[in-house]
Amino acid sequence: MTAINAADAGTGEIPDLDFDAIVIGAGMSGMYQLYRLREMGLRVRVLESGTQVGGTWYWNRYPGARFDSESYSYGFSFSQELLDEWDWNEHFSGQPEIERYCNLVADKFDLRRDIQFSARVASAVYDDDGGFWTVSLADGTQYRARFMITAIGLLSAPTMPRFEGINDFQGPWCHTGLWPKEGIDYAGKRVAVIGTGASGVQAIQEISKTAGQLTVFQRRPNWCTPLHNRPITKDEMAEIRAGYPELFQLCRETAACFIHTVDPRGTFEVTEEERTAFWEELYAGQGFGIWQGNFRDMLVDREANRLMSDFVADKIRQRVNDPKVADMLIPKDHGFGTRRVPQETRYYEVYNQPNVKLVSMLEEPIERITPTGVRTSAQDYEFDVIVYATGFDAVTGSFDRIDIRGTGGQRLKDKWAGGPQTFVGVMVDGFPNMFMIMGPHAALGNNPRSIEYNVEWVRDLISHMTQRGLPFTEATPESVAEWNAFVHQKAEGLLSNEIDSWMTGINLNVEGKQTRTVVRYSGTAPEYRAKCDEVAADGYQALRFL
Ligand code: N01
Repeated sequence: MTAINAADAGTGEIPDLDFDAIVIGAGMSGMYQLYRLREMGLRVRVLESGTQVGGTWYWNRYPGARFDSESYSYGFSFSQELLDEWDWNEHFSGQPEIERYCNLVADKFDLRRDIQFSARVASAVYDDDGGFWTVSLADGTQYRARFMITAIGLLSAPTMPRFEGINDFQGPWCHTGLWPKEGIDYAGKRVAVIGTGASGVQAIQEISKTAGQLTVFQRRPNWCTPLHNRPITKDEMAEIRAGYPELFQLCRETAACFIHTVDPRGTFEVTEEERTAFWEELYAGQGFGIWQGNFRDMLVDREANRLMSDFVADKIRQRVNDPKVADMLIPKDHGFGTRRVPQETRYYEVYNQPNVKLVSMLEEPIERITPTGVRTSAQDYEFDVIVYATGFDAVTGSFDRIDIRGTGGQRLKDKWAGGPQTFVGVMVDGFPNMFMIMGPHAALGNNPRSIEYNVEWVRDLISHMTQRGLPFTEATPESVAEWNAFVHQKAEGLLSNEIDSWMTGINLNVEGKQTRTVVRYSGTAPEYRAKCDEVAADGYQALRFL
């Protein structure tokens, strides 16, 4: 197959373009999209703001960052050679190992030659007359391409709290998602961690090991459950490798592509003893089993969810010595699993250490950051280091940070002001030849599984276009409206949709993100893929080809 260029497109008026496709981001999505498009003979340029590949796993190098999905379920599945070559060292590998993996992928498939690093995309504007995208970098460089593919991640726009005085602090400080490569020396120091989501929990566990004094500022606690990580022995790895086909098949069948399968039983269909025994087993088990492999009604039935929450609350009480601290760590505003469950390794025991103090921002809000620390409504705290584990402008935030304009100059940010609207999470009406990998309303969960699917779906669509000489495609308003209705319908009845979290589009640190919306597709991944497969099998009739 040859590259698409202006001449092939047959429009005559289109000037020579720099590339057939520009991909924004060199994380797992961007790397795989590059691999697949290059395989088709397309001229591709990947624009990456970091200095290396890895995306999430490049930026989130904070202490303790590691997988919450089983390592072997998270790697790429498309290359047998890669599967044969790479050994995972831990059931839930840490960031350094994951970054090494991403670099191996880049080297093995010679991806770097088409990736431009330190290239921050500022805008992407569709040219109505020419039918191409002009992608501009922060340094003013511009490239024109027929296709523009975003591979910019769901959780890649870090957000800082709106505290006064953040820049006044004299010591080192940073957001977990922007941790410096050279690291921050916190051993023996007085450290503050603000935020107790999945990042905060991982960072707190690690920093508490060597910090002189660690003070955790918690607003709302989360329900955290044990990860039960351990090294993978050589024999285990051999077994895992031999079982890869079955493992990836299992991931294709489960609701969110994890290796954990929802238990078909209802919470009240078993006796109390059976229920408790099952939950004990899940609590002693690995990873997300307790969230993804629980009773089928745990996330929709209020009473079932309350019982499960009580079970985990008891565990917290058993693990934390001081009953007042234990109580502070038990969520009161949401039930188990209705926000993303942080996975922990001796997280609760950290609060038994003499060098660790928990401050509730609900009782004692932060008033400002001072040159020497943090001022709350109750007192001034002195610190040497401040860590902001304050999360991300999730799902649409990374799009909002780029000035993306479609036909007639319409801004994507404006179009999505009331919540994102997409077709299968990949396309938006009015934005021709723009494709999103892991865009809003696409299936998520164990993301690499969904990434591979999305990338291949986009590859097949572009291939369909090149084979038929179709230069442009976009989603129709009708198909977007239909998908949106489907996504909203799938969200009905889920307890998580009654809770403020990034999964419901809330980020109090970001203007305009204070109202709950459905930003997440919450149907199952198999159902998602069936819908997308149907679109392709139907000759993409849901789309408009221009
Ligand atoms: O972010 P979060 P995260 N004042 O939004 C607090 C993925 N992930 O980076 O809950 C005071 O969950 C905020 O408090 P509250 C995973 O999908 C994956 O931890 O809003 N506090 C909360 O405690 C995860 O869900 C992995 O009351 C403020 C924290 O900061 C997602 O990333 C590892 C505040 C933010 O928690 C995001 O996790 C890590 C303020 N102004 C993350 N603003 C793995 O798979 C925010 N907070 C391994």
